[in-house]
Amino acid sequence: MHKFWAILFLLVPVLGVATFVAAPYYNIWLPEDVSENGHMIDHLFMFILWLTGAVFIATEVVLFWFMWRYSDQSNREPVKFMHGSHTLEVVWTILPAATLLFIAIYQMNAWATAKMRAPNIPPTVEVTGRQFEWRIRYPGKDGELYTLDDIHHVNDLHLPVGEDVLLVIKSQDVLHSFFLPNLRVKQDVVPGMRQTIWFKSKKSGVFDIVCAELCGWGHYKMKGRVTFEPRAEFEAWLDELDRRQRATDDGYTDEGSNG
Ligand SMILES: [Cu+2]
Repeated sequence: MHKFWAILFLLVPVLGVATFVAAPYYNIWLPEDVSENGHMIDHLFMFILWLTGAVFIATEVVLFWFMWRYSDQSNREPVKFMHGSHTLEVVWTILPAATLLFIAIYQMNAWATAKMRAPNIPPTVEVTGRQFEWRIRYPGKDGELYTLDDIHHVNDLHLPVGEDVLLVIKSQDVLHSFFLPNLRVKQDVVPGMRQTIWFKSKKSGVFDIVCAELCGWGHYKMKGRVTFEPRAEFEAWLDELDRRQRATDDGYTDEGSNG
């Protein structure tokens, strides 16, 4: 094989690594992390990226070396065939298995924080995914969900900043995925299941809500936004929503899906 191919294959790790090094400077890296526990997720991401990155570079360099060293231009020795190596097979089975086991144990605390240690508070809001929007339901003045004074809204979620919030996540039709990139939270929304997610934002601002599960033709536009603001502003916003809802007198009106 021509040595040109060896060089071409060497470009894969070189350009691959260059992409990762350059990405943060072009603002195409991870979105800003505003969640109190987001650093745990980012740490795991970086840890796995370094681990797989090192293995990637090592295997690519070995690949390059063999293509270069045994190029037919310079290597005139006849090919010798061999019948595999039992030891090698065992080694490259045990090493990845041990690595996976290590990661499984290493990530347990992050998993428990994100998926098991829910704050002991009543739900802040219920979010229901449907083709192709996010329906939002707040408890009304009585502080309880699923009563007559609940307040309804679509795609525009407001939450208090600097406080634990607990969201109930449901689907009305098909599989969706409730994804808040800046909060490092993603939860598949499974029809027939009631799930909860929780987080605390360290920062006020407006961030994306994205559907991360292909859910039909309008999936691309199933986008909302979440606004984090101080509690007083959040409550004022909710009161205003409540007042407007009462003014339409029948409360919640079904605008139908926007598709
Ligand atoms: Cu979707």
